[in-house]
Amino acid sequence: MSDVPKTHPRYLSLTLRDKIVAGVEQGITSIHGLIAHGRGEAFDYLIGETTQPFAIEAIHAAAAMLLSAEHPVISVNGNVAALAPEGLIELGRGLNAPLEVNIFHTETGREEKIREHLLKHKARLETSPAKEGMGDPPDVLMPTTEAQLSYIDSNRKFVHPDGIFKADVVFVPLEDGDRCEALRKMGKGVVTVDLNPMSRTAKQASITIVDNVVRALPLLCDEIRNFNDATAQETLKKYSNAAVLQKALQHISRSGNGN
Ligand code: PTJ
Repeated sequence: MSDVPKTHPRYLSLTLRDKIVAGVEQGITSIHGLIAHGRGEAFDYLIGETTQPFAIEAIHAAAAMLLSAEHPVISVNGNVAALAPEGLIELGRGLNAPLEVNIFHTETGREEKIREHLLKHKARLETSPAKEGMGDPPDVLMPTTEAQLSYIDSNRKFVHPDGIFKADVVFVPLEDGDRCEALRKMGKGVVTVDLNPMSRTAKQASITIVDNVVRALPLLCDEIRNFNDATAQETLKKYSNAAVLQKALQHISRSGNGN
């Protein structure tokens, strides 16, 4: 880690850079992940580097959708694994849902390293004994050639038969648009976290949380913990992703005027 003092005005942002750089050095994060992170930083700056009301609205709907799912799955790529492994595991515990490693940039051994990294953060091997109820550490599933997504040609199409392939709702933070579109075409609900409200993923997902994944994940876990199930269907009926994205864009367009 670099020696940025805690008093530095951009300490938090620089700490996240350190985490992404460490992810690349450990072979977890793709070198392309640095570029994706930089793009995210730029949008975070415009958003104000805090969770905004449009993100809170999406987090509430995301909790409703994930809790209503029969088989929710949490997809993990190299950026999220480096930035927020604890948050992913906490989400898996809260939903009783597996994590599944799924990466875009094919690099030998990276999927294994991501799995080991998650396991180090107390996730369990998929071969571990069956869990008893909610609250146990989630399983970590790996991509296979047995099950493949339709409508997609990249490495992301290789999935686990008991994971993303079978899922009715998939949580896919920091996604590239192709798989989001494929998952939607296959009839699955998609919850994403993406700082860019104009990205193809943001537009195609069922629910887009326009926020930094490091802020959004703990808030989503809290929301899930405290959610009143009786209101889930009503929440989902009222939710409009297009309207939430519009609010994010309006917020960004005002940010140059000192909001
Ligand atoms: O590990 P891999 O091979 O699966 O690769 C992961 C990346 C993220 C490199 C890959 O999915 C990719 O290239 O993604 P894109 O197409 O660059 O899209 C990433 C999106 O995430 C962009 O819209 C960024 O603005 C956004 N983003 C970046 N960092 C964050 C973020 N959104 C939320 N929180 C962040 N910290």
